[in-house]
Amino acid sequence: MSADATTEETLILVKPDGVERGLTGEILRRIEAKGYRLVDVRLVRADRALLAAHYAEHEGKPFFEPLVDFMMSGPTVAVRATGHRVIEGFRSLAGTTDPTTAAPGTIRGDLGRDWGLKVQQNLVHGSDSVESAARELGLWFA
Ligand code: RTP
Ligand code: MG
Repeated sequence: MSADATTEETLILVKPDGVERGLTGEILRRIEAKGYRLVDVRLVRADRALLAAHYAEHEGKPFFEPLVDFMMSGPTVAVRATGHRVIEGFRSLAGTTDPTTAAPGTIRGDLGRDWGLKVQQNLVHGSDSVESAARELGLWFA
């Protein structure tokens, strides 16, 4: 694999529901099977300051506080991954936000379920742009 201008890096999180359910290995397996490279993996007990920075765009939305509480409920696995168009590619692997309607074949579609809670516990996060990847990697791999 050679690096070129289309090689990106992204932040992937296995959220506390994924870690708690023992799905970390399965999720990392799917990322690697797609051909992306894991260059750093870290188990993080996120605090409120980290999560407020990470989810700054959602501050004030009704799901913001439940989201922060959920993300503090247990450890998260933070992953620095690289590959050709990995940002778009991982979001495609992850599937859409709501696990009930996420396409079968995706992480959320195959493994996620709607728990009827105030926030979508949807197993994973992936940065959505080059700019957010740089910002989020700086937060989680400070
Ligand atoms: P992510 O940022 O985690 O990769 O997910 P996303 O782009 O698909 O979703 P986003 O709209 O950025 O929302 C961030 C996370 O907030 C939770 N959420 N819950 N109404 C709800 O219950 C709701 N809406 C959003 C999810 O955990 C989502 O991934
Ligand atoms: Mg998002």
